[in-house]
Amino acid sequence: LVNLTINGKAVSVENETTILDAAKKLNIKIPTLCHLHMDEINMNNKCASCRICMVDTKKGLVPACATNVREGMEVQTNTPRALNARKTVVELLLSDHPQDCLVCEKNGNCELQTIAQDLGVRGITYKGEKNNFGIDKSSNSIIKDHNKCILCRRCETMCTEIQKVGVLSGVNRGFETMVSTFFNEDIDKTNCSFCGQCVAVCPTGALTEVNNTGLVWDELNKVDKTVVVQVAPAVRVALGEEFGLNPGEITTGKIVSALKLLGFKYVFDTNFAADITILEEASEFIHRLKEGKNLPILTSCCPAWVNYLEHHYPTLLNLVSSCKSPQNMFGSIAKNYFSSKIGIKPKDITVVSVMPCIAKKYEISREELGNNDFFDVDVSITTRELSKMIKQAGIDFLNLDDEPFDNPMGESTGAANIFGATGGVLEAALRTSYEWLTNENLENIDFKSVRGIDGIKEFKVNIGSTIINACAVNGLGNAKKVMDEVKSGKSNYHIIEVMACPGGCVAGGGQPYHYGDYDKIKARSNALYHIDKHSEVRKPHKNPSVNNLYSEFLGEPYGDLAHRYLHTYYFD
Ligand code: HC0
Ligand code: SF4
Repeated sequence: LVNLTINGKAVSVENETTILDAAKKLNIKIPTLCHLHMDEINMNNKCASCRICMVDTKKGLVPACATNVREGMEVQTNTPRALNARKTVVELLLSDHPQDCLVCEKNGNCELQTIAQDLGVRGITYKGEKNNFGIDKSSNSIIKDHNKCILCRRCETMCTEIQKVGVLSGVNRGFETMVSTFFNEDIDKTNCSFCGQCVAVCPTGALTEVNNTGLVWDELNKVDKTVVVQVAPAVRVALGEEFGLNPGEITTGKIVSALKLLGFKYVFDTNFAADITILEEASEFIHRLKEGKNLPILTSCCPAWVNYLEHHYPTLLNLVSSCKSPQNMFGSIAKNYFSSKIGIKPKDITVVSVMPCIAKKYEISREELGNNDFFDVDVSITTRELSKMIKQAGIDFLNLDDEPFDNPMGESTGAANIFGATGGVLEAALRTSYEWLTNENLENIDFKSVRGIDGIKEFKVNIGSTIINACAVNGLGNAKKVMDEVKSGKSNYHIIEVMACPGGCVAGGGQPYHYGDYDKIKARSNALYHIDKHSEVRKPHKNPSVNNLYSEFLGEPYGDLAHRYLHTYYFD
């Protein structure tokens, strides 16, 4: 152990502990900006580029995040010299930063803004040359504005080390330094999966989602449109955070009320389509199992994962399920079935989705997801964007009464909720596959070994006389590990669920910012399992509204009409 004092308080820590971590043991807060450490997903960004965490030692100022403790060290975190150094660092950062905070997408959530506020920066001290980079608006998902980048490298660490996509990296030197794509290509021309995890960890407005709230307002104001909205599972356990509630507080009923007040004619649930997805995916899985072909089946509901697979494993596209994601199944059913139920043309319906995800914006624009006349889904907004719309409309969210979803596309089972947590799709699929394969009632439906946020979770289930090897993966870097094994023929899985975001959809790139606190992600997941546990119906094939949809319109799961409306194909 190493013994030292911080602000006069003695502490003993392991060798190679940083001053920052030693201070945490004493509950002494040292401000940081570039630093981001998330043990749960093995991410540790400690490039020490910003120098906000400067502390005083007898040997001078050192960055606390990148300096290891030494025996007998006397650290002072708040000397005038340390405070002045921090303030100067922020003033220098602001000298080359656009001063448009009031109209910035990140206003209110910007860590640079918070630190400037905390350190009492009250003017632009240094005025000089400023960079003027172009803004990359090439994609439907992400806007990259390098003028707002503070070179913290969090996005690079996330994209390269955790997601293993490697789209972003530091280039050039000195004043020209930037975090760029290969040859500074527009992001939509790169291998970007649009997972949005770079956006989730960017401390400033350098990486943000494409804000589609204006498009939604436009649709709501059109007299000739019937605007229908669907809400993804992970939204209901996170939106409350934007209004001061704790992570994991379930606000489903308030969300429905708020969406009605915003002007949506029908407020439906993506969960309804998640149940449909299971009927289709379980049928496809059983079909492949019986044929002994195209195994393991890979889930297809996460668009960033599908995008990653298309870019990196084009020879394995025969393995991915042909099921559209629940988001798009919902859109397809809304336009091809619900429209005729209410007697209007599909093109007169606008389908809006509220998703925890940024890649869903890209997904809805894939031309095969619709037909020649219309897309399945017209506009996708994130949880954060929905909170902005609620605030814009002056709705008192916390005091809203609970309202139920509309029907027939509002009914769902417990299993649909857990789609939003890593492992949930697999668990839901096994609940149905088990009963369909064995014709027996599945008593214990909780597949607990597939829960939790570990990156790779594998387990075996006995279904009748067959042993199924299953695996749930979250994070694209983990997916790479598993897929390399599949590609080399070393894997013996029958079914693999992949979600691109570390932690699953609850940690999606469009969720309220977690600022590195994965306890928030765990709380959101736990809340989804809580909803499942307290649902009356917990097996997807027991959803009465879904079964009614099949008998009235689709026919058999995995049949001809199901293929026409609910399945898709991929591109290498
Ligand atoms: Fe998900 Fe989904 S569960 S991808 O993680 O499958 O975004 O929440 O909406 O579509 O249902 C995200 C979350 C969804 C879809 C569902 C799936
Ligand atoms: Fe990398 Fe994901 Fe960001 Fe694309 S969206 S640059 S893949 S982290």
